Amino acid sequence: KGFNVAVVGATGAVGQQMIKTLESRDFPISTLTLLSSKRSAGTKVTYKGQEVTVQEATPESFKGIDIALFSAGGGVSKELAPHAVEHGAIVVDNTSAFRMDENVPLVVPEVNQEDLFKHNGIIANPNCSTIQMVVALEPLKAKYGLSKVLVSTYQAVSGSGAAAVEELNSQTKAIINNESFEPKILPVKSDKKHYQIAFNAVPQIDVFTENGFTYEEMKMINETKKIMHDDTLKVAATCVRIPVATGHSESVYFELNDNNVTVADIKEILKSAPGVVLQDDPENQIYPMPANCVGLNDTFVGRIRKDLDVENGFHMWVVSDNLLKGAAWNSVQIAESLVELGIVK
Ligand code: 11C
Repeated sequence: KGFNVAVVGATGAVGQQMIKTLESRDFPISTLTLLSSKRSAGTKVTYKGQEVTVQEATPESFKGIDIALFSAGGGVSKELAPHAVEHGAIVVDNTSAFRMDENVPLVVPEVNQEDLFKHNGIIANPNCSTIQMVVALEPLKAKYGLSKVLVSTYQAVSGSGAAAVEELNSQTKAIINNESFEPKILPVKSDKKHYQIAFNAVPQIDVFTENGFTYEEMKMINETKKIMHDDTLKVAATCVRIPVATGHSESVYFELNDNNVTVADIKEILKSAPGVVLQDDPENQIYPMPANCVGLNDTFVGRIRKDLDVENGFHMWVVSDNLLKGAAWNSVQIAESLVELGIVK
């Protein structure tokens, strides 16, 4: 059986990846409806060799749709997702609009697929930097228990959209050619000041909250607790933008509830963990890097070390394609789970 699938935000960086992923996974589709803002409507997109014209998204666009994948910004989701649900669709939303809503499951299939059964029409896809971290931590939590996570991120500019990638490219050229330039987008388009990203590292992703953490950091903290079903888990994050186009990297320090775990134990678990590829061979300089993970769905883990002072503390390096596992693939994977579990019929 095929499903009537809609992609909202079809011309955006993530929307394009969603369409490609639906195609490469051969998702069972009867009709594919591509939706966007009025400005991008009319764009033609090729799906399985056929041209599909992108239409303006309106409340009526969702009649007869079974599954709607949203990635057009939180405002669009807040406005249109309820209409999609009214028309009987299940929404998989890749924005932060509903993530912390207690009636909305926040799902990473490798971690909490069973939460899909509790949906009320909307399922939220977590923030990209949260997803790859919980994929790597969950199998360790399941075996040994997890009490604390401290993460520092090295995030790619594509997390901030296609225009930010263009800003990185043009700034890099300008600096090499000794030309002047004016930062306009990063770290946050709507914030007061903008800084150079080429040849730089910027410790601000999204705007600051009142407690001194940024919204990106608070997303990692709150979403991790919700996905892992543990409000007592201690989590802190520092999120940094670096001049990489695609692929988020994370240095993750974590403490287990067991003092007798070895690095070999952790490697053994991660070797066969769903969605994880272990790349950890320091002698041969094998470790994950963003340039090697672009276009792949997995989460890559390496540099696993035992802390030198804390008996139950470990360090690891986690890398994934932020547009795929961090966004498009996780959303399509949720859609696949809905089909497999018989939640969408
Ligand atoms: C970034 N993580 O790298 C952000 C992008 O809440 O879905 C994704 C924002 C979100 O800038």
